[in-house]
Amino acid sequence: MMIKKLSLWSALSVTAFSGWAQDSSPDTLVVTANRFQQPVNTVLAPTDVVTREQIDKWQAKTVLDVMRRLPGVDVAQSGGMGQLASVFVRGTESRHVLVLVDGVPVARPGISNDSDLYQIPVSLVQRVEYIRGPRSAVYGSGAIGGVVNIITQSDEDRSQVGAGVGSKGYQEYNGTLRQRFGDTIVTAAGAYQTTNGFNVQPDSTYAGDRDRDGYRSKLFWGGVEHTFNDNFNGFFRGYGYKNNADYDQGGWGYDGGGDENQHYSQSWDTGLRFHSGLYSSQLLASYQRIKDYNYSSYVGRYNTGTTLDDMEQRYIQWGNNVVIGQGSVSAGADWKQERLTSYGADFTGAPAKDSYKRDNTGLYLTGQQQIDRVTLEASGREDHDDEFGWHGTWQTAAGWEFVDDYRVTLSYGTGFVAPSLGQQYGAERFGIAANPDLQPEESKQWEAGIEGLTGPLDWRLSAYRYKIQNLISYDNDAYYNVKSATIKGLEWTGNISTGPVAHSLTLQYIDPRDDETDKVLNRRAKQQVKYNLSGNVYDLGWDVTYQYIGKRYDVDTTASPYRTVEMGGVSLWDLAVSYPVTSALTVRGKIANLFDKEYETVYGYATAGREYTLSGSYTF
Ligand code: B12
Repeated sequence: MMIKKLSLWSALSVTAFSGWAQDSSPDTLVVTANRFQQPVNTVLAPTDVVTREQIDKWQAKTVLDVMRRLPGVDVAQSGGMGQLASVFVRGTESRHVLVLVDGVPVARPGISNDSDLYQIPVSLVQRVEYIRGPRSAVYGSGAIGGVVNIITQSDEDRSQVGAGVGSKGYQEYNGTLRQRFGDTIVTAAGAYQTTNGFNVQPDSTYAGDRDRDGYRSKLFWGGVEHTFNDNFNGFFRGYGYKNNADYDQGGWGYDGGGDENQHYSQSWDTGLRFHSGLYSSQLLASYQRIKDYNYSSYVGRYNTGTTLDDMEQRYIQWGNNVVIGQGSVSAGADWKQERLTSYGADFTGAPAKDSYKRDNTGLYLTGQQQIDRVTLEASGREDHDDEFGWHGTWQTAAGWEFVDDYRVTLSYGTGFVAPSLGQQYGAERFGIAANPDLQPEESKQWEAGIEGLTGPLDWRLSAYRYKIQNLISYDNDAYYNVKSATIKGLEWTGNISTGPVAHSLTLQYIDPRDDETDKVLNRRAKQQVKYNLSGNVYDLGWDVTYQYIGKRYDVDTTASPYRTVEMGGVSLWDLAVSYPVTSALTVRGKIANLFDKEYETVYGYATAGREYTLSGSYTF
C-alpha cells in the first residue's frame, strides 16, 4: 500500500484526522512537509510514502519505475534504463519538481535545470516521500509541481546481500552491512547494475546508431550514526555513484558526435540533531560534486568534442521546531553555494568554457495548528539570489473534518524556480549570452480536496489549477522569461483491502496548456490510470500493476521544419512474485510489460518491450 493513511487510521481509536497527539509510529511520520517529523495525516497537501519494502515488492529496477506509479507523475524517457528521462509532476515542467536526497536539494549542473532524477540508482533509496503541489515556501527554488525526498538512511537493523539477472543481459548485485556498537551504528553498502540495453533510436538513419545502448552503474554508501545522550544525536554519511550510458545521435549524427554519457556524483553530509521536550533543532551541512561528461564513443572521452558540466554544491541548513498545542511552529535558514565549470566547444568547434558561482540564502517560517476539527497551516519564505535579489513565496491551507473521517481542504500557494547558472549568466558552448534581467519562473496554485474513509476505502479527490508565469525559453542567443502556462487537474486516489487483496488506484486528468498557443504541453498524458493490486497465496507474494497512459503530443525534431506528432495511448501490465524460501532467503521474479506493448514516451525513442528478471536476497 502506498499511502500510509490506512494503517494509521485503523490504528486510531478517535477519528481519521485527529493526528497530532496520538500517532508515533515511524511509518506514518513524514519529514518532508515542514522539515520535522509530523504524522502524515496532519499534512494537508496530498502526500505519498513509498517504503523500501514496497520498492522490493514492485521489484523496481530504477527510480523512474517507482515514480511512474505515483499520482500526478508522467515519465518521458529517451529509451531504456539509464537514458535521459523527464519527470513531470502535475503537468508542470520537468525542472519544476524539487528533488531532495535526505532533505538536501540535488545539484543541477545542466543548462536545462533538470534534477537528473533518472541518474539516482534505486539501491540508494530506502524511502520516498512525495508531496504534490508547491512547497517553495519551505524549500525555496524548485518546488512548483511538488517535492520528491529520497531518504537513503534505513531504520532496519539488518544486513543483506542480493543478486539478480534478467533480459537484455541485465545483472544486479548489492549488499548492505550494518553493525551496532553501543550507541553507534555503522552502515556500508554497495550496488552494481548493468544491462546491454537495446537500440533506443531504431529508426535513425545514421549508421552509427544501430548498436545497443547499454548502461552500467556503481554505487557506494557509508554512514555512521551516534546517539550522544537523550538530547543529541549526530550522523556522518558519504555516498557516490558512477553511471555510464550509451545513447544515439539520431538522423543528424556523425562519426565523432556525442553518444555516451558518464555521470559521477558524490555527496558528503553531516548533521547534529537536538531534542528536548517540545523543542527540536537540527543543523545539516552537505557537500555535493557532480561531473557529467558527454562524448563520442568513437574517439573517447579525452577529445576536444567532449563536454563536461562540473558542479560543486555546498549547503547548510539550520531548522528549529517547537510543538505548540495541537501543532507546531518551525523556523530556519539555509544557505546554498553553487559553483559550476562547464567545458565544451562552441558551434565553430572552438573550445568554450564557463565558470560561475552563486550563493542563495533563504529564511523560512511555517506553522500548523489543529483547533478541534479544523487544521490550519501557513508558511512563508524569502530567498536571496546574487542576480535577481530577494524573492518571496508563501502558502496557506485549511482542512475541516466536517463529519468523522471526512475532511475538506483548501489551499493556495506560490512557487518559484531560479534559472540555472547557464541560463542566468550565459553558456558559451551553446552560444547563449548572459541575460541580467532574467527572473525566476513563478507559479500560483489553488487546490481543493475532499478525502474520507468510507468503510475500508481510504480515498481523496483533488482539483487544482496552476498559473505559471515567466517561463524561461531561449530565442537565438539568450534565455528570456517569455512564456506562461495554465494547468488544470483532477486526481482521485483510493486504497482498499478486499480480503487478501490490497488495491491502490489513481485516476488522473490534467490539462496543461501554453497560454499563448493554447496547445497542450508535450509529453504529458491528459488521462492516466494507475492500478496496483497485491496479496499473498500461502507464502507466495504477488503484485500486479496496470497503467494506462493516454495519448500525448511531441515534436518530431528529425523533420524540417519540426512537426507536432501524436503518440497513442497504451495499457501496460507488470507482474511480480516473491517467495520466502527460508526466513532469511527470498527469491523474486518479475515480468515487466507483460503483453510486450510497443510504445513511446519520447517520439522516435523505443521502450523496452517485455522483460524478465529473477533475483534473490539473503538477510542476516
Ligand atoms: C532541445 C534539446 C536540448 C536543448 C534544451 C533547451 C532548453 N530549453 O534548455 C539544449 C540545446 C540546451 C540541449 C542541451 C543538451 N542536450 Co539535449 N536535447 C534536446 C532535444 C532535441 C529535445 C528536448 C525537448 O524539448 N523535450 C521536450 C520537453 C517537453 O521535455 P522536457 O523534459 O521539458 O525537455 C527538457 C530536457 O530534455 C532538457 N534537456 C535537453 N537535453 C538534455 C540533456 C540532458 C542530459 C538532460 C539531463 C536534460 C536535457 O531540456 C529540455 C527543455 O527544458 C532532445 C531530443 C529529443 N527529441 O528529446 C535532446 C537530448 C535530450 N539532448 C541530449 C544531450 C546529450 C544534450 C547535451 C548533454 C549535449 C551536450 N553534450 O552538451 C546538452 C546538455 C543539456 C543539459 N544537461 O542541460 C540527448 C540526451 C541523451 C541521453 N540519453 O542522455 C538527447 C536525447 C538527444 C540525443 N542525442 O538523443 N538539448
